[in-house]
Amino acid sequence: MADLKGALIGCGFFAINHLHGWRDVAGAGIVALCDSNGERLKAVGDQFAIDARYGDAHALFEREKLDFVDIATTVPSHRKLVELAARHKIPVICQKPFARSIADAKAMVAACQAAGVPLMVHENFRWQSPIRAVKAVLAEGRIGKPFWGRVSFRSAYDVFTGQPYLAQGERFIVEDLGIHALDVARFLLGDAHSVSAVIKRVNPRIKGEDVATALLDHGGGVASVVDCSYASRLEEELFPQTLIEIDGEAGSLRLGAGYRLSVTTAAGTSHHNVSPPLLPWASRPWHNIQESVPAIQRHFADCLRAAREPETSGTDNLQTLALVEAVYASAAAGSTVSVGGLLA
Ligand code: NAD
Ligand code: 89Y
Repeated sequence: MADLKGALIGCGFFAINHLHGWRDVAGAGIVALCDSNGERLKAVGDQFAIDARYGDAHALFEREKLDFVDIATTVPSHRKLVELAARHKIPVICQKPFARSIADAKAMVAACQAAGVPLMVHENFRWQSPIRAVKAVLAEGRIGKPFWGRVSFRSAYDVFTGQPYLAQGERFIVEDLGIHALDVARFLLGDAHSVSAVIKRVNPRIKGEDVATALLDHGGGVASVVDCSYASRLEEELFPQTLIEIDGEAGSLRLGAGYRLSVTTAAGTSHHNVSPPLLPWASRPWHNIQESVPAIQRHFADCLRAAREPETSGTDNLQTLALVEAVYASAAAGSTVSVGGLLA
């Protein structure tokens, strides 16, 4: 019997990973589902044998006794659902992109704070085990103080079949995928003060940009390049691998293709295979992302039990959202944008 009983709102493409993930989190479980699309609700309810099903979130919160709610809908519904959860005093984990605007994000953070309700954003890329392995090398001080980094995601994988809405929005790669890479840059090198970026749409069949390159100033002379593309046909399709390069005062690290991590110091180079495990319910090539889902859910459950602020709390995620906004603002203006100015 789970000590933490949750409801999942949104039974779409990615929610299947949430449901498998929660089954892997000891002491937590999903006891009710909600989706405004009746067919999806039935299909997912049947697949995971969850009988408590709601077409409307108000009814869900009124009738179920919950310890948390997991919001796996797309961004337009996030504010309404997070504020509803806050009114019912139910802790929230909400998918990325958390909000369409900094104002919406701040309103959700304020609503949860006023209600005394924990709020975490499902910003899961930093929970991928290869990225945790990079963080561990930095934390051990093996390459000394970092002064330069690159977080790169380049692919031509068709994400539009599974997630058709990605082809339809004015904004695409920065808001959808770059958001993860920007969060990873923050996670590894700290918050950034300013951003200069160039974006472009290459694929004529989509509305938003599918290529972005950003230079982040982390302060003290520390800089990183965050680049992402869904228009890069490469010899080896690496979806959904994030490649990372970091140079430090005592060495360097490279997380390369095939989850190969190399660490170079004065003593030479060591090579490590940091491939993510293929969980029994996962499938390649998505297994890297899928593995990070129970990892972030476990963190959320641990934080709820310990009454601890999660790593990617709503407040923390304001910084990541500000980087997203800074990329768009810089690309539009053709100039460097201050991140603090966007949060003021
Ligand atoms: P989707 O469109 O397939 O599913 C969303 C579901 O939410 C739909 O079934 C829809 O009917 C339902 N819904 C929308 N508003 C609702 C409301 N107010 N009440 C009840 N149900 C509602 O979307 P998806 O591809 O599963 O993506 C969901 C979110 O997950 C997006 O924000 C996306 O960016 C994110 N995502 C994250 C990752 C990751 O690695 N973190 C990967 C893929 C998608
Ligand atoms: O929605 C995106 C995400 O968060 O990870 C990969 C993805 O599914 C497509 O870009």
